[in-house]
Amino acid sequence: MGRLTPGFHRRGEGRAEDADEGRLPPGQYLTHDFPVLSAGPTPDVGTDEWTFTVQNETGDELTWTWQEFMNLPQEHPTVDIHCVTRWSKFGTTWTGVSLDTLLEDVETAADYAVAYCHGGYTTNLPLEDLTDGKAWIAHSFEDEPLAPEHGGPARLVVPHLYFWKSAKWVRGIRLTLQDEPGFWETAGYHDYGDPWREQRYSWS
Ligand SMILES: Nc1nc2c(c(=O)[nH]1)N[C@H]1C(S)=C(S)[C@@H](COP(=O)(O)O)O[C@H]1N2
Ligand SMILES: [Mo]
Repeated sequence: MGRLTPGFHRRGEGRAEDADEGRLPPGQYLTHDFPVLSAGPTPDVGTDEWTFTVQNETGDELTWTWQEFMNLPQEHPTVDIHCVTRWSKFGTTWTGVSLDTLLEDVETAADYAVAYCHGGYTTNLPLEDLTDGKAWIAHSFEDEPLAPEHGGPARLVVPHLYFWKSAKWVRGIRLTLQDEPGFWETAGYHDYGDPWREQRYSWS
């Protein structure tokens, strides 16, 4: 905690502006690039075959086609993102549908959620971290359709947690009564992943 990152005080890349004091979580550096971090190959998912499903703990499902999803109310959040590999990026703008909208008609007593993806990636988080304007299924980045390597056609964006929670090529969300660790969480990443508390790995 509170460790100074090399580059934090250097000029240019990696240097936080004075106005951004307090905006960079501990142990992070600022980048203007958009690194790609994928655990496997980029799946080729066409919008004609794309669907998004929310399943509750009793197995009830709601599914949207691409057209139905695009007809839902769209939001335009601008957020800072933080990767556990220590890069942060300020002021990224996304377009997509709030999880509040997608969960509106879902009856559930679940406290947890698992996001699952084309390619098999999963990540878990408390359901309350998806609600109240904290998470989106985004299809555009900086007003352009989301590039396949960044999760296009659509990805989860949960900016207040480390970016591994922002599942790319997301297919759906499964609501669960018990916490079910996902791909990285099973491999030793922290179960929750709060960048402000440096919850990087379960052994730290
Ligand atoms: N489906 C899927 N989603 C994923 C990943 C992945 O490997 N597969 N990597 C995660 C990790 S570790 C990070 S840091 C971010 C990286 O997103 P980016 O490649 O758009 O920067 O995606 C997250 N979502
Ligand atoms: Mo990551």
